[in-house]
Amino acid sequence: MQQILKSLGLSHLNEGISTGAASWQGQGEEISSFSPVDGHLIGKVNAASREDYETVIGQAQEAFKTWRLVPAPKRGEIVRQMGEQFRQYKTELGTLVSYEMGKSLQEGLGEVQEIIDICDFAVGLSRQLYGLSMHSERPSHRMYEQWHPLGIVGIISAFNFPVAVWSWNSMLAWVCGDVCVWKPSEKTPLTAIACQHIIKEVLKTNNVPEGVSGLVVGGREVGEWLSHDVRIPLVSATGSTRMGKAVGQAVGGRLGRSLLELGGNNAIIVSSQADLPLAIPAIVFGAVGTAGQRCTSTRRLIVHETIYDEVKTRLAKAYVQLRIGNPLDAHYHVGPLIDTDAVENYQSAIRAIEAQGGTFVVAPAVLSGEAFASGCYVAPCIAEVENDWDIVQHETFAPILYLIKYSTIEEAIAFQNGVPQGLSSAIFTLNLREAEAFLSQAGSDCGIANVNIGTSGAEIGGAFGGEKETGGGRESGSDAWKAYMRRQTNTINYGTTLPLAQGIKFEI
Ligand code: UN1
Repeated sequence: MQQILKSLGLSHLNEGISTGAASWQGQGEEISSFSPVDGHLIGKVNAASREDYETVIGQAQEAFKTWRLVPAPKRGEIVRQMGEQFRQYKTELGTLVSYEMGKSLQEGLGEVQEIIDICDFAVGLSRQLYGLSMHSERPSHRMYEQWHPLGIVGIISAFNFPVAVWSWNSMLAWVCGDVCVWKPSEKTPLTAIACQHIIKEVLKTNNVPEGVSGLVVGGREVGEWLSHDVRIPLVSATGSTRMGKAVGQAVGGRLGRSLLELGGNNAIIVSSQADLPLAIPAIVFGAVGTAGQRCTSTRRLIVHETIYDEVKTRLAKAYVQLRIGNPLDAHYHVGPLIDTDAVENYQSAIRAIEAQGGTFVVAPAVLSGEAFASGCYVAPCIAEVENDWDIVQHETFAPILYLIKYSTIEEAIAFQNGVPQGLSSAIFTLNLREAEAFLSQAGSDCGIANVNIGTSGAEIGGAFGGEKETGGGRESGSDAWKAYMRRQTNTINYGTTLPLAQGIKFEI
């Protein structure tokens, strides 16, 4: 790990890394990053003080003045070079993601691949960013719209995707001509600093000011500075619904824009006509992948009554085979939760399930012993519940899967929609009518609705986000870029008279 930290420029944390946007040395309180894998201290950094914050915002404002004038395809070329850097550092960064956050190495590498993919997407986008043109109702007039950069984009990201979600925002924002100020989760500051180091060389080679990519490490207070700051026209925040409501209110209060990607409570409907050999691995990956800490994790399984017992048995068999342990070792399927607070949340959810009268098909456990010395390892579990129970309505960031029985497809869809969140959803069925009912306007109310694949693991090419308490934002692919730009409608008169719209006569 020392070698990896060194190659990512992280071997001398706290030893005079120069102040500046692409490197990091804050003056605020000390934050220690412990690995949930083995409980070891990986490194310490200082959070941003208010003074550091002002410096970073000042640098971002300065950088914007020149960055917005760089032609978009040239900005795309710089993002392309960043993608090359991430290709080069994929193993190192993926390993650090796995070690600092606790997800399996495969998923850590997958996360860096998401960065590479969004870089490629953004490069193509840099030659698009299309505006429409319209026909004017007036003679010798031309009307069209164009998209301009917004300015500073504040990015607040969560521990569970410590680098990919930043890249969805920053790579798009950069080709759009914006500059970014990133507040990573205080639980995963080192992966964020590593990303800054990885792109620093590209900025330097291309004479791009470091202020294009600002970093402010810190906790809730730093997030509040960003949310209330009128110099930041867009704040993109990923995390809990509670955090998103605070950000949304603060940014809305100053009529800024927010892009919110918040909690999910994702369900898979398993129809009587499901292809079970396809469904079972998708359910298990969705529920236990990233130890149930994705916003897209499968939390509820809505199963048709005629196959309910069979699904239960198959899942119980699959769960017995799950190996829990060091996520850096490919032998294990499930790593630790992020920290002992998360373990506490898992335990309190278990108590709530029991108190409501839920029964466990696969029992929960907090694991102990030398291999689990960090105190962050828990056993994925499955509980039989009712959809309307309080605890089921709530997102618990842990590998707890709820089993719910249904009898008609309408009832299944009502269960699926019957939670406050609306991120991801899926149905397993080979019946066309059921699949289309699920996808119809009276079907799933989520931002993502899949057929015969699970709820997690979305590709970057689609717009990512969800409805209701998930916050309504869309990031990543499709036309999500529009959130990072301001639209301007232009009408040009190339005639010799001044006709007014709506035929209004005004003569002087
Ligand atoms: C998140 O959990 O915040 O769709 C993002 C997925 C990943 C992204 C998850 N591509 O599961």
